[in-house]
Amino acid sequence: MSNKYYISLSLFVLILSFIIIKKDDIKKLKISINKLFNREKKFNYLLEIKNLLQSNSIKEIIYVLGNSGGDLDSIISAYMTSLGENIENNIIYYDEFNNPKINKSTSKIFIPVINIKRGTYFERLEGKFVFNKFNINDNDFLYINDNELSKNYLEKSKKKISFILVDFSELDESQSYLGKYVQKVIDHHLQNISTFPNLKKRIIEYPIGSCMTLVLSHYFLDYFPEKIIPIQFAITPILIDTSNFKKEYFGFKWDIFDLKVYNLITKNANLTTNEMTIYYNNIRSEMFNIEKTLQLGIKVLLRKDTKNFIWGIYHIKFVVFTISFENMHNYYGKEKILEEEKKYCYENISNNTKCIIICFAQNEAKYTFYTPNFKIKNIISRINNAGKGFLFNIKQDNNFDNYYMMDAKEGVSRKIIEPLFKEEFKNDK
Ligand SMILES: [Mn+2]
Repeated sequence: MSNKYYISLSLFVLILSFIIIKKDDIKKLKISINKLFNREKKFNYLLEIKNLLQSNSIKEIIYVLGNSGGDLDSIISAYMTSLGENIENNIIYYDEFNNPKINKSTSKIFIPVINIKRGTYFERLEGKFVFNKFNINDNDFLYINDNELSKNYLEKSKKKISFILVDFSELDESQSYLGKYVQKVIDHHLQNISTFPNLKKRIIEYPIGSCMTLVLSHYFLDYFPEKIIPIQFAITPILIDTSNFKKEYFGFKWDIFDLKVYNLITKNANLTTNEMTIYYNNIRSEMFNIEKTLQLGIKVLLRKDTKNFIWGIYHIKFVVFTISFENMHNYYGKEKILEEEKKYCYENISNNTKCIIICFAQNEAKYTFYTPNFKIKNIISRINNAGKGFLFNIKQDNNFDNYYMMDAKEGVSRKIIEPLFKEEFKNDK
């Protein structure tokens, strides 16, 4: 009797619950049950390949190295290039549930390397912000000063070692020992193309705003591995380097190819223009955060965002401050800034490095050029005559030979200055 009572009661409750539970709730229920039984952790790409690196089955390591500026374009391009190569070479594959898996019996592996010192990533305010947003731990990367990348370690290694350079194609003097390992170069800068003895492939296209455009077009136009990394993360450098496709910058900060690839990749990602603009503005406000930037100190600021570009015998260092001269001036004092700048210039000018350009890239831009025996006046008149609307007013600093300060109405991008340098020195090569 009581059994019958319970059976009919539970039947009643079951039927009632089906009436009350809406379709949407059933969906939610299904999802949470799936979650409950899906014991698989999210695929952590960096950790998976780093763990495999220790395995005895690995006979060949291909390091994918970004440039020594350590900007997001070079880091994310290196990350995505390694991912593209690992997928292309079936080192990462998809199981029957379309979940990414790493092939544990592979004999070779591609791994991204950040070309700055371990422990200094915190200086990249915008980089830190982007990594946090996508739950990427900067410690999971390899860094150029890690033991396994030292000259000694590479030479003694019994494994086959090679490098892919991404977002640069000239090694700094201090890294010239890597030259013999370079097998591939992917770059979007107009440069003197140095020769590497074991180079197999060179992918250099110009003008393109972001190296990421090149990387996406080479590896990910047919298929984007969204289960490993969100599309939004991958297109971050395009957004930054094109200044969110700002119209005025068309032709030098970005080109139609950037836009085409960006649109193709984002088409299926449900990322709205509005959403991307908010994301872009958030990154920018980190990048130009005055308080956080000043707290890093002048020495760090001089070192942290430095790019090298080279033509023949002319090597140029391009240092960018993301705050204004006035901000620096008020915080550190003019004397202190000059002192540190001079120290930096003296330390870094060498037989190879002929010119250092320090640039304050906010609103009213200010530049300092340190150029012993250099045709700086020709360069400046070229910049002034280039018709881009930027004018330099030259002030020579009497305390410091060959040290020039200049004002420009707007931030002059390296992408404008670089071709002008090239033009100036084309006959000197
Ligand atoms: Mn780049």
